[in-house]
Amino acid sequence: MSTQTCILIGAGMDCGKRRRGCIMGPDAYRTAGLAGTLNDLGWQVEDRGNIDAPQWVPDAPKGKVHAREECIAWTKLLAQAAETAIQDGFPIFLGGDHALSLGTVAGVATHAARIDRPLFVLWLDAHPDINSPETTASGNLHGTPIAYVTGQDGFEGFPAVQSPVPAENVCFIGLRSVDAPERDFIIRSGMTAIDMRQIDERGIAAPLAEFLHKVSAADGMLHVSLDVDFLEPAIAPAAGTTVPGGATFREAHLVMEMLHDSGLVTSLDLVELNPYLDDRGRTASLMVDLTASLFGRRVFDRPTRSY
Ligand code: HAR
Ligand code: MN
Ligand code: MN
Ligand code: MN
Repeated sequence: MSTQTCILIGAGMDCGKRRRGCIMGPDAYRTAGLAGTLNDLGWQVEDRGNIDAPQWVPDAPKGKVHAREECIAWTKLLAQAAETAIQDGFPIFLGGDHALSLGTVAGVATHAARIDRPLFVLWLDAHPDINSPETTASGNLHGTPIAYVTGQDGFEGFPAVQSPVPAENVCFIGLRSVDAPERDFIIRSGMTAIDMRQIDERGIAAPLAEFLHKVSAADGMLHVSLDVDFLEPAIAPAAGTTVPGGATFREAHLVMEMLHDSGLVTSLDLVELNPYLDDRGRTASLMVDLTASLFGRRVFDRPTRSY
């Protein structure tokens, strides 16, 4: 990580699916002490507050996609906020549901292209979120951001993605709920997809190290998108779409510790936290602790690793 200032941007986007509650996410992260935790690790923190919910045109009742216009409006705001913030420091986007990555990834990709560096995306999630508005069965746009940012069709009305992320630069870790069209697309596209079975067989460190090596060799920027449902639901209940068999406490921390040691990460989404579903704040606190590992919390010092 090249800069010592992180920029918190709250985005209580709650329209990427039907179940409400992610609107409370940014406040839960603040309540769990995110800024102080980062300060204690030696980071300056600039909290830019929450992005105001956009003015939006209500959707016509027809059509299977939920809240398309509202998501379009958020995407425009978030892409702009991301593109600006990454010029000033390390942005942490406090969701909000995963539809916020439609904007955040598009925005940081625009910046990366402008400074002529490749952008890589690490998607820590039970789901690959690679449906398009045409292939989605649920109509929930939180299941679509990877399709959008890699430049797939079907996003009429959304701002054109100025610098699509190449499919080969995307890595999923933690997959265990993949729709048939998503699976077909992933296989055709050349994305790196580490499902839970691979993690069971190989551990989580080896496939992550391979991906980090790729990022490092290309002098890439790395955007990390951490979905609460990456985690085993027994330790992280506050998500609307939990799937059993997720990453354990130590697997998740090890990912964040390795990411820290790599020095490659340049922006972060914390998404899908639904505080309404939480158990005495334990999921919010775990997400803050994982963020602390990404920002350098450790038991013993270790040399920076090159991948
Ligand atoms: N694939 C399913 C769909 O498109 C479920 C998506 C759930 N997505 C999230 N984010 N919770 O990962 O609806
Ligand atoms: Mn997701
Ligand atoms: Mn998910
Ligand atoms: Mn290397």
